[in-house]
Amino acid sequence: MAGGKFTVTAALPYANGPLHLGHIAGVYLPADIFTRFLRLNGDDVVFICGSDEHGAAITLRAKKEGVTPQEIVDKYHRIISKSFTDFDISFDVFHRTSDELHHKTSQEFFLKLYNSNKFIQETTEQYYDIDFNQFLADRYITGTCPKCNYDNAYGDQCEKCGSDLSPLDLINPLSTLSGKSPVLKSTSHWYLPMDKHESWLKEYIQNGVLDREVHHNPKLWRNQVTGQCMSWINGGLKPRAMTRDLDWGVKVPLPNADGKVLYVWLDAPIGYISATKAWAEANNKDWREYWIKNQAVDRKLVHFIGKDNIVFHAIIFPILLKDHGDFILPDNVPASEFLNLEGDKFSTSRNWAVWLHEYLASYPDKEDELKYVLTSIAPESKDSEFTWKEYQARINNELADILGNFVNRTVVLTHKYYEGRVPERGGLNEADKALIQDLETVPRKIADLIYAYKFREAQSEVMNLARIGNKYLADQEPWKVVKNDPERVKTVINLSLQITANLSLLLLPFLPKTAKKLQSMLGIVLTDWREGGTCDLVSAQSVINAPEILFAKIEDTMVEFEVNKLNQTDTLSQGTPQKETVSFDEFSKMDIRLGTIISAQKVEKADKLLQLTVDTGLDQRTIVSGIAQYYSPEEVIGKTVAVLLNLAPRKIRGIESQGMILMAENESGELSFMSPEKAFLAGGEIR
Ligand code: B3M
Ligand code: ZN
Repeated sequence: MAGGKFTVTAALPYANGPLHLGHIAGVYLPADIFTRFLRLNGDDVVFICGSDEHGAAITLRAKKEGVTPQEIVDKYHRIISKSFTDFDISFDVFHRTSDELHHKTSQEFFLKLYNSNKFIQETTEQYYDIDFNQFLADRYITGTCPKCNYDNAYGDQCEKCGSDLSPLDLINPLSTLSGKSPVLKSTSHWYLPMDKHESWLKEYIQNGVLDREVHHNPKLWRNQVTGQCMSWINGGLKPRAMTRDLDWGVKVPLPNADGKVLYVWLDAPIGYISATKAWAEANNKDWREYWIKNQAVDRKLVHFIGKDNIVFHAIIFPILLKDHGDFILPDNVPASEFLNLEGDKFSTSRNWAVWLHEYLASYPDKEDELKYVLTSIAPESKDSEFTWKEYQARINNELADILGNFVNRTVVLTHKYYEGRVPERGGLNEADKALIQDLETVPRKIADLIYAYKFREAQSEVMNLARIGNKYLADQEPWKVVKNDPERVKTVINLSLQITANLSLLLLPFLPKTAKKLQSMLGIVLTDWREGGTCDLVSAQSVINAPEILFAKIEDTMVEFEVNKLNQTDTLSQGTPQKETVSFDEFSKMDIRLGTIISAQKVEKADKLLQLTVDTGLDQRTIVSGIAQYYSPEEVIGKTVAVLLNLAPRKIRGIESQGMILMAENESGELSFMSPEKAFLAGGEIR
């Protein structure tokens, strides 16, 4: 089956926040496994991604952080691409839609459709926020979903029931800018008449009939993808505006279209094409080979996405590609369901998430462990859940006890009996023959599963081979047999080494680091899937390296730490939202230093206040502080604490307070001094 041609894309993450494990498990890891496998198997593949830098997701985030959209996308593009590099996701290119090449590519695409009359221009009344002088589309407007009554549906989609909406469908619409009810105002846009495409879309999705000689196999489409598409089509598709009244995005390339940009879901998928162009330019390739229809070549376009993106990839983008005329259509859209976290949905706003960059910073040597766990629980056909307990169990009971243990026993015995030299095989018994037969079928079986987008099962087949190896060793008991029949042991160890070598090949798509480590332990380099399934991957008489522990066990303390961290950030983030950004200069104006409290007394008739004399290193001054409910005068004397010195003096109960003691507050409102961790003296500056 090798020799296939694939253009593989992974959903362009919005550059409005970092990546969490839900994104990885649903999209990027399966896409990476798929492409790593294709490359190993001799298929021709390009693996495309980049950041999605337009749309309300970006501008609303910029508003929230008090910076420009450009600053937002620069910041998150950097964070996201670094996480992908650190996690070793093997994109051929990670592009970005703010790039000029993309603006040009998507404008040309739009013009081609415009010039062949694929759009309908219409003037309609749309919601408008008077305070902000802005039309409200997509995420700029929320309201009650007419289908399920969820009260926080967006203008383009209800995240509760998945319905595809337009702002005028919302009940009680509110602007997300001003929070007020919008007014109606007329504006003109270009619509894609999706309703005209229903009949061929049905054919394409259900029967796999494409607009070219070759047909895709509809059986390889996931049920939930076909199901969602058919329910949309059967519910009747409506014309959808392909332009917006916004100032952030790709400008509409037409005269009299000032203040209008392309709809983000028009420009973003075209981002896959721009990214391919950028990659091709840098690598001396022709991007057309990867996108342009050619009756002689069966090139498959595959989009890895999350389930909330199905309509855009399986309906809207195919319409655009077909309307354009030159392009191939998606061969498959393997969409994942959602991954939950410890009993709840991942939520950026509540910080209920495990962030990839944080995980990698804390556990830089446990990259493959995370990959293994995420693939084991991947939400391929239904929602699934990540828990730290399961993370621990999968690593300890499977990676360490099955895979690690088998490899370790094999390598240790090779050193113990033969000083690391691979022994020759002798005559084969029934168990050996059965083992060899199992081995021969495994690579094909895994390949078939991967071509069918079943990565969970595929990975578990690799693990099965390690299980078979463990059982073989347990049954053959070389450590006992060695006393009476040392010749026999040579065969057992040789075959166990062949299994290990096969594992080091078959693990490459799933756990690339571990696979390479194993290969270097065996002193071999395997780069072609088609070499698998045989018993001559390590040759007799070659010398292997010393054993290395592949996977350390995960301690309970790590699980507890991570679960606590999650619960903690969750409570904290329910507190006051972050204040507006201050510049460094503004911050520097505050003179904060350590001060030592040298005397203290209660303020009469004020049960919350203490009058303190504080040695600031510059002087001794009076400060009135509202801490009497938490500290008695006796216990504060001698404490060194953080003090804001240059707060304008104020009279409190007739006493002039010349500064402020800085206090920390916990979730129940209790106060605590901020004291230096080391024995620092009064006067020390805090900055
Ligand atoms: N930026 C991802 C999301 O919905 C969206 C994907 C675009 S793929 C062309 O989170
Ligand atoms: Zn709904």
